[in-house]
Amino acid sequence: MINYDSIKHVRGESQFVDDFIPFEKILYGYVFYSPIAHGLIRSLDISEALNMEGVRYIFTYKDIPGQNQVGGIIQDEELFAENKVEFVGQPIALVVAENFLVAKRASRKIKIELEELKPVFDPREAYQIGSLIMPPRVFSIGNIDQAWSQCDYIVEGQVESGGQEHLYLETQGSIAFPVENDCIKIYSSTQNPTHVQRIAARVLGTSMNKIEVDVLRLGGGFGGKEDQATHWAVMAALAAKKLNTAVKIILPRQEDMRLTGKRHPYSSDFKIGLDKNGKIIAYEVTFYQNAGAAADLSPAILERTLFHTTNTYYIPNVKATAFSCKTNLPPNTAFRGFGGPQAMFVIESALFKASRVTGIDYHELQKINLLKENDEFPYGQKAKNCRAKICYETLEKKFELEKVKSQIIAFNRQNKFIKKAYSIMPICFGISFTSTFLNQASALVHIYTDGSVGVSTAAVEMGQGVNAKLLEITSKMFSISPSKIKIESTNTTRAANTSPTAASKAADLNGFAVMEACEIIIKRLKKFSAQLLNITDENKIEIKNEYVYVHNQKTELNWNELIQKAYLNRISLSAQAHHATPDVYFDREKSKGQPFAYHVYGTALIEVTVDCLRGTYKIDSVKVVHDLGDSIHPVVDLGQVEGGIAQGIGWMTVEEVIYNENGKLITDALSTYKVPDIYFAPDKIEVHFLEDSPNPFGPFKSKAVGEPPFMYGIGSYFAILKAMLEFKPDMEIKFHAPMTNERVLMSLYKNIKEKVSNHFMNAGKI
Ligand code: MTE
Ligand code: QUE
Ligand code: MOS
Repeated sequence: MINYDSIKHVRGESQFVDDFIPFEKILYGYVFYSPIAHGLIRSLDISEALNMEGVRYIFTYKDIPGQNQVGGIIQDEELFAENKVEFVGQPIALVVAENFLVAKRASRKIKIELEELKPVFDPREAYQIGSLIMPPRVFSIGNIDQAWSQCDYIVEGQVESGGQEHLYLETQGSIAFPVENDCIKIYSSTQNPTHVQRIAARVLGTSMNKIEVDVLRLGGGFGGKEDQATHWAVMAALAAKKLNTAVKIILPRQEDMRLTGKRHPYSSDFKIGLDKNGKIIAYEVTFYQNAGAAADLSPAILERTLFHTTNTYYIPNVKATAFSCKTNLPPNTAFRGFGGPQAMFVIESALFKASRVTGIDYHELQKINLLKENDEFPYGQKAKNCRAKICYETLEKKFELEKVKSQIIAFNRQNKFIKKAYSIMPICFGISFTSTFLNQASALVHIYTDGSVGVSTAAVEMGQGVNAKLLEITSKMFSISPSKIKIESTNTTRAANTSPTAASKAADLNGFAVMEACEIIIKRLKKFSAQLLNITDENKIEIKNEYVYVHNQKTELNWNELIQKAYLNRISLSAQAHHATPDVYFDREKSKGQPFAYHVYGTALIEVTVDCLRGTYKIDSVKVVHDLGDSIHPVVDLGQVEGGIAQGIGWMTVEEVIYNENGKLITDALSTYKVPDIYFAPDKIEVHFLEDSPNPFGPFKSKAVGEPPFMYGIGSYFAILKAMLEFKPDMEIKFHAPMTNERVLMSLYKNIKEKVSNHFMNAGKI
């Protein structure tokens, strides 16, 4: 056996304090990417760029020591394109230079010859030519073929929903630097540090223990950094290793918008059958998911679309088919709701259209079909602690729906061009990763000798407040002041094999893991206190408000003394715990199981005003009854509900992702991509947390909150549609989100395009 340090020592490779790379030595990377949507690379000439002053190296696939493969669920995505490009923005090379501007300028000197191939952008077209990411998936319950004969009404239609840019405030980015022993440390803005670690090891041809990923916090992720933070982290790692210095890659906003995927646009067909009372008997739906050029998380997202096919309604006969269609767009990815919102927009559209045919009010149809206790979802799970009805009815009462209705009627009577309307949006969202293996997390808790505490988990803080919740949980567990506790960065060395911070599960999974780790230490401390205080039964000991209590009597022994004494007596003040959600499973072959630990319910009432001359609209108010369980942190939870609502409304109304006929993103800046700002946001958001509704399956009886409120935003689409129908009752209804101002006008005035152009031609003549 050799002393493995001695080789490095002799070669001068061991790092001492003075050897850390000074920040002024950092190099900058700039990504050179495909200008076309589909084609073959005939030649790539980097010589002129490489010779520019300040340029240190240009990486292509040829420089990869391991595999040129970053695909997660399916290995179908190259880090750098080798022979073929499949979307505008696909990385081909990385220019590394002494500063960012030099790198960017040099990238303009790279010469590429491409042979263009025919691109496909439309998911139905991709489906037609057999361009699929994976085989189709089907969820079903009951007998759809027999069910149609029992229906009094059968209504069919088509629904389109658009993409959505994540627009996290902090763009994608990473810094990587070499550490002795051929190791690389990566700071990455990622929701999934373990994924970055795994893929970096794969690309560099090394083992995972040689890659350390550290995440302090994200300036927002929203799903956009679950898979797609990886590329830039791995590129930085590749460059850091080769050039033996620190390398930083930060995507400028425009490149971030162009190079990364977004929420999946869907095109869907539905057929819904109801009896004469409005009960839904049958629902058949086909989803065409626009996956983009690689799988990314599309298979898992497609599956969640199927899980949320029926939203919060009970339907006895369902058949849902889903295709993940491969197109020449950037690979679309996780976005708050993870395919759920797309499914829920379709079922709401189906109900809306059914209401027009049956003459039964849309909201009456919603109520008639709401889930009840023990109703079965198409995937076999039964609704337990079902709060669909109570949320809906509490909302009607609490926010005086009848009064709202009559005020709207009165307003519309008096106004010809300005119309008001309301809509109601009930939601039901399953909590757990539907890939069962991901429902695990770990925590590492240290108490230091001064009584302060450090907590490491798998959770990534991205603005959603998970650290605030973990702090609160730790503080409750030890019964010490939050000021004594620090939530550490998320680091693959302290928490290994972690799941992404996603599926709204971070606080649940990591919260439980923290509780279990704290419990281990508390047990030791109680036992030790009993010894110290000469108490035979350690169960009589309690640690409360930073003091040790015996038989409910406060003793002199305080937290800091206890910790010091425990240390001196060689009691371990650290613990690690692993938590796995119990009793969840899903059989992918049968598409049945119990994938969710529980569901989150809620109902929103949305009121809008539409200017039917101008096509503009205002979201007047959003009022919500939301099922949170017992909130661990009401301020954080309120923020999540409000933020989700704003983001959901944006998806349905003003946010429109547009690619031109060559597949180039034209909404690639904030001048062309519109998001809800403070003026557009609802004047009033009122959130009522459902009372007396503890959740047996969450830490301290809480419920997950991150994604579900997003889907309240869907109500804004139908509110606007209803207002438009107030103005023009015979308007042809199309379900095509987002309902931009242009789309409002074009729906209200059928020949408006010709009218407008005629107007300008006539004006020109004058
Ligand atoms: N809130 C903020 N401020 N920033 C974010 O990036 N991401 C959302 C949601 N809320 C996000 C957010 C998404 S997509 C998810 S899955 C959850 O937060 C993840 O965090 P949680 O599991 O702690 O709820
Ligand atoms: C919700 C999620 C995710 C999910 C399933 C959900 C998610 C995610 C995966 C995933 C990742 C890698 C795999 C896989 C699934 O599933 O975020 O099969 O190999 O990454 O219901 O948020
Ligand atoms: Mo959230 S879309 O699960 O990151």
